[in-house]
Amino acid sequence: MKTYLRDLKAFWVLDSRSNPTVEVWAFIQRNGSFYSGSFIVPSGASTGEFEALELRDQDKEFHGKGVKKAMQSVNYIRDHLVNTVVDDLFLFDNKLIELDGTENKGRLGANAILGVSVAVSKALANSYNLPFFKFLTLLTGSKDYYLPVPFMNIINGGVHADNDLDFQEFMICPVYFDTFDEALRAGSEIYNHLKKILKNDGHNVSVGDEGGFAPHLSTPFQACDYIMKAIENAGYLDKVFIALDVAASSMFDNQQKLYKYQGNLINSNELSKIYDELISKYPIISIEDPFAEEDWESWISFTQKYSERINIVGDDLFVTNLKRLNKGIKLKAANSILIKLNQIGTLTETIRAILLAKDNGFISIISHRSGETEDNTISHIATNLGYCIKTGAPARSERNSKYNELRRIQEFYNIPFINDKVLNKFIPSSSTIK
Ligand code: 2PG
Ligand code: MG
Repeated sequence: MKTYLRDLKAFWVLDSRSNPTVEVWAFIQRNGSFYSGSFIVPSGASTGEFEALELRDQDKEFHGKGVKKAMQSVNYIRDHLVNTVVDDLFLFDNKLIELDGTENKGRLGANAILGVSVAVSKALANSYNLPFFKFLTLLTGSKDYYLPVPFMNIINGGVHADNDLDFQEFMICPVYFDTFDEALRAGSEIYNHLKKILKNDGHNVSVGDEGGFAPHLSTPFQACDYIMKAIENAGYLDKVFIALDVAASSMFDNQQKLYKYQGNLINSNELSKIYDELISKYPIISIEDPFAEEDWESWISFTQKYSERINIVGDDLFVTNLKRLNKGIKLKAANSILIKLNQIGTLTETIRAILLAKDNGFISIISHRSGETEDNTISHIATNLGYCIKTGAPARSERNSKYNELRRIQEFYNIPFINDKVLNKFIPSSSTIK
């Protein structure tokens, strides 16, 4: 029995930074019955140069960030693909890619295309009466579901906060817990301990874009010291570790080919030495984007040095793009990848990237964007295919919507926590998909 796309509807809603974004609804029909699915597209601030294009109106409304053009693109897709069979999502996504016809989804916009791609897949999941994480098995082959280790960003810096911290994210990773709810509880307790400690020291405890505190600290050492204190006060030393997202492309001065750090310009060797010191001083298990997206040499030597010890995560480096990931694998430029749906613009390309990563021993971290909404689709992708999820502090509802959905998955489906099984072996090989 075939399933047909019958209608698409797109409109704008507001995200966590008060920018508009597209919400797409897909309506499908099989055997006389109708089903629907929807998705709200997130939006980044520290975007990689090689990300698929997010179409914005650039006119007077919403400071140029309107999404009327993206909504028109969804209508265009509807006009061309209505009554198409959607049972094979790989095929359907290929149709979307062909309809756009550009390398970076620049004609219709990755925000429009992704909205349609995920909304249709969620409608299909609903038609089978399956939770999305189980439905994804049809695409991934993965039946070993695990709740991911949450990477919780509790101190915000870089372009996500109005302070002097050059590094963008200081995260805690509760690894050694038996269940996801215990890990989440530890995260929440540490978050509140951190608030107390910062306040006692006279720091501002207002928060940045991802719900982490944005105190006026200036060095990553100070930020890590505060986090260690909070972990200790909460009683979780040796169970909870630190992850950093440096987002070094945002620190890179393209003219001089140097990194801005504490008001100075430093080269990649000097930046590496800062990492050496941080890694030797703190229980750091993961560093994302330690170098700029085209500074491949520095990535390669850093990976040579640390690949056995920590996750070296390519975000702006790979932009969830198979070509860039293949290059990184060949060059041994990292050992992990950050996965963001809207960097590449369709669900099935995202899945292919995760599976390619897995085939090459890379860890995948499924990620939110700094501009988010209540949409919690990534929690399901992380349960089916991810080892970790990065979705901000355990605070602010657009972040907690993801953590809380993982709690529902735990409660209703009794899915175990992946904890110290830092093992990609749970993710199936890409040979299981077409
Ligand atoms: C990142 C993300 C998410 P943004 O750099 O990893 O934390 O930020 O969405 O702004 O790119
Ligand atoms: Mg990043």
